[in-house]
Amino acid sequence: MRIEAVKGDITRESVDAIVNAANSSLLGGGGVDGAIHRAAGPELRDACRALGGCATGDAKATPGFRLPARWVIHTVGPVWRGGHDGEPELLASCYRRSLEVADEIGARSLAFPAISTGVYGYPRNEAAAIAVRNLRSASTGVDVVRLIAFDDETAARYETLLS
Ligand code: AR6
Repeated sequence: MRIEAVKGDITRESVDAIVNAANSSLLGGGGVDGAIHRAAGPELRDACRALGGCATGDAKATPGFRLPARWVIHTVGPVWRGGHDGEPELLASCYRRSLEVADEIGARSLAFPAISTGVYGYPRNEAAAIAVRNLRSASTGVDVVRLIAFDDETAARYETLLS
């Protein structure tokens, strides 16, 4: 699997599936979740409602509706509470479960946002390391993963980890 770091807006990614950093209701929110719902259109909220929520560390797929991506894989990252509340394991699980769901729906190209590093407060450098480590060690049919950084600091961190 090839892993690329890209700076940009995940809603514009033409991959098979983009990953959403959602909350456990799956009914939308701010940040990347809000951007994905706005770009996909109101059908996404209806599709999410039918999923009945999602546990932290788990992932579930819907169609992408008006997005360039065919699918959205919604995952729920942990809220940062200092790092001793299972946050690293839960964040790792988000990356691994998203790849498993990608395999189930036959997605071969994926784009991830920096899960939990916005309002959920996960330290960006540690989150980037968990992302790269868990993607590298996964056994999956996914060919290419794009790590989408929304800020320069995250982009630089991904570049360092991948070089
Ligand atoms: N494309 C790529 N990355 C983005 C975009 C975008 N369009 N917009 C923001 N980011 P956050 P979380 C980055 O807060 O921390 C929502 O309300 C952002 O800079 O979106 O997992 C949900 O409903 C940051 O690096 O997600 C939940 O309630 C990263 O995406 C809660 O926020 C994640 O920031 C989830 O919090």
